[in-house]
Amino acid sequence: MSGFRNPVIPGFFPDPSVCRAGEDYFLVTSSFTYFPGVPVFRSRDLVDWVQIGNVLDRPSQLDLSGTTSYASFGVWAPTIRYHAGRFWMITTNFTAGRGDSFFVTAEDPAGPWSDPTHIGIEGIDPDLAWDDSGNCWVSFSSGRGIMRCRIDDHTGTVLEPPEPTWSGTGLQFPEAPHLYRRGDTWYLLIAEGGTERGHTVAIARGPSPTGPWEGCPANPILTHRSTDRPIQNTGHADLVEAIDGSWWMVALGVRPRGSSPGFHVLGRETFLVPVEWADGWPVAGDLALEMPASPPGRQASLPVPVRDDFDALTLAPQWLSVRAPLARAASLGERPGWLTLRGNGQDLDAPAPVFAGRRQQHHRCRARVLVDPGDSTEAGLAVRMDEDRHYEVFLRDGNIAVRARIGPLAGVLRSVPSPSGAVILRVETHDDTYGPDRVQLGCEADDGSFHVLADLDGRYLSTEVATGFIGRVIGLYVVTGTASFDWFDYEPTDTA
Ligand code: 6LW
Repeated sequence: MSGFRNPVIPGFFPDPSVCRAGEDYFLVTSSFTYFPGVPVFRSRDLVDWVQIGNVLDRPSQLDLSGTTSYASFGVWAPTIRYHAGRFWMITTNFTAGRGDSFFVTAEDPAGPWSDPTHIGIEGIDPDLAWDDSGNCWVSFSSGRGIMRCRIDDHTGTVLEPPEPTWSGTGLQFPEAPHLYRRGDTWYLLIAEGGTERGHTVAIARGPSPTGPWEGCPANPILTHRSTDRPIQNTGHADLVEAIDGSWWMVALGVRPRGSSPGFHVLGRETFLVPVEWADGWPVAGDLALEMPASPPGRQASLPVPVRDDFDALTLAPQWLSVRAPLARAASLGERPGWLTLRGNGQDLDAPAPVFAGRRQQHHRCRARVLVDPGDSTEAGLAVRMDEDRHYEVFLRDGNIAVRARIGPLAGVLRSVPSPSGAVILRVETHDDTYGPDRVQLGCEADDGSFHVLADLDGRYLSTEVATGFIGRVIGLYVVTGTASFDWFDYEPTDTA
């Protein structure tokens, strides 16, 4: 099999970190204020990834209650490593200017993972690495640049005051450090320039985990800044050696659409690029949407199901809620074959509504849901950027209506009488001339035709407008009372 397509994990799965255990690769990404936190994927070829769970799937692991002021607080950059027969994930729960960094471990990356072991460091983007003497090194990004210290990897105790280490070539925001040993040489990979259009990846090498460091003369070893490449903001990378000795890099990137400045709506996505070594330095290949050569063991792509019938006893791992587990607000047993949501009185403008969503992963897509409004005051299908920016088509008081919330402006744009009983609601995204897309919301007639109730500019549900680090999530919600959802379809309608 020759090449593959990027992003290898589309949709808002940023800050990727990857490791290999035997023939399997495992990858984790940030998750911010969504619960559960830190999605974890498995692959045999670094291209096809299947989400096998979420690392932080219990309230005892993840408390997002302090993140109500900003949708991009919460779980920032994780690192996953395989060491001493266990999987380790270290990350930061970032709230209002400070981060609580911790690690969890597991024998099986699908879970269960342990409760957190907290680490007393002030910073973000923590990394774990071990040397042959058994020292566990934590590198992280702080206001003083990239820092490093040793910790006790049983108790999390910081064994020495963190010291500054190599912080790149002088660009802003040195972050995302990862420490590796290849042969007798240690490498420190970082991102710098900021996670926007100036993002870059840089690397240094030295004889020990503490350096002294020599910056790569070819730094940045990866960037798309100031280019017309369709993938922008490339940075925040991690390296992995494949089973055949080849090396690969995962990195985040965005695919902006529309007129300047360009808008990305799918968040920062995970991309894959090959790496060669020359003179003891890694050289990243050309990071493109269509890649010419696949990693070893490349299999045929796995079919992705369109429909979730809600026939299982638990929700599939890609389902997300906002800042808190759905817990008793969601039931797959109350009405077998249906997802029943019980509202908590919070609407989509609130910090923790009863919302079950999945990331939008394609620029052109269609989402459909069969909903029985039950005794709910409002139930529907939403395209959510955050609590201040969302579009939804919903059932309320015997009508089907569309509402848009764009910052301080919100209103019901259309309302039509609803047929009694269950209704199919639909959202579609389509090309636009100046904005990233058009978002069409409506319902389906008995003949399956799409009755568009509103056709809205998608730029207002983009990261450039919302600020921060997240992307769109499409999901189901209930405000008060209960509504049931028989099935949910999500399908790409483009090939881009
Ligand atoms: C993350 C930092 C970054 O901690 O954005 O792109 C922050 N890089 O490394 C949130 O994703």
